[in-house]
Amino acid sequence: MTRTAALIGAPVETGASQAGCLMGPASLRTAGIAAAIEELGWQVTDLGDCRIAPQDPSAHANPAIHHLPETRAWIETLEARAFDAAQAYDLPIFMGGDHSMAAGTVPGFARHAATLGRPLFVLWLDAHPDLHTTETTLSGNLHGTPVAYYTGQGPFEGYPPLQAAVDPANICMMGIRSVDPAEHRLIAELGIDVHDMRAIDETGVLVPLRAFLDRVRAADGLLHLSFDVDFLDPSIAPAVGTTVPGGATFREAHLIMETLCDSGLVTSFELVELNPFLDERGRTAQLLCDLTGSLMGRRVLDRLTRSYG
Ligand code: B3U
Ligand code: MN
Ligand code: MN
Repeated sequence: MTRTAALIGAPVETGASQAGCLMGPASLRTAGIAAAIEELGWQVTDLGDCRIAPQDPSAHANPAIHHLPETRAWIETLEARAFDAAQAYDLPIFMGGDHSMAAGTVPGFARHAATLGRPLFVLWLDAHPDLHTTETTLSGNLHGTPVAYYTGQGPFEGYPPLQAAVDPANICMMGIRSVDPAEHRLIAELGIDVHDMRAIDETGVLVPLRAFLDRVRAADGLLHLSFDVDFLDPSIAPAVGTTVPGGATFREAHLIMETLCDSGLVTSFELVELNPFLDERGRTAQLLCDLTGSLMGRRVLDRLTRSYG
């Protein structure tokens, strides 16, 4: 049976401090993401871009916060789109858009998982844990909040009611290297499985990844992959507003994608924080297309034995 994938654009940039993520879906399309997947044997449907209506400004008790009504509208829209797409396609792929979009997509996929009586797991590849609430964010950039929101922390004044929460025990974070004090406290309190760059330097990416995939399989879970461009080292992926030195290498990133592919466990995927205004001749968008290819079956050589399982 031919596997089906959907491409869904989420041109969200209101959660970030600088403009540009709006162009993320267009850049990925220009780099040839649909063809890259099609040539691997998938049936691909591009559902176009989601949109929200213009919003009236509103004030919040935390004066740093900006674009709260837009964020709320995106969450509601993307939650519904993720839920619907998960029912209709083997692999929905959301093309962002800044990471505030995950406050919509992840609860939508969690709600879908709940209808199947299965838990949703999340692999969060990012330089940041994105664990702020609307109270604790200092920057007011709401792309720093989705994980706190979708695990049911609070308060989240001005956000929509959470549709379906993700158990913090079902999250694995890799690549983390920029953590604010409030996020640090929440990681400890929730006991989230976080692998910072030091841990990756010590063990490589496969030790924590395989342990996590074993947990997903044992629980018969669905698995969402949230891929923030700043997970990658800025030297290979310059097109992101929040570069942090010391990120994942080309080889680490491809190995993660290939291992995820071999596992057969990934049921949804999002590429976030691509800011094409900051790119160099499309190289970041091209790399993301190549990584998507590795996730969806591209192999340099056929293997006699699978590297996972
Ligand atoms: N934790 C900081 C920085 C940040 C989080 N996510 C991104 N940047 N992309 C903040 O602004 O909340
Ligand atoms: Mn992020
Ligand atoms: Mn980040």
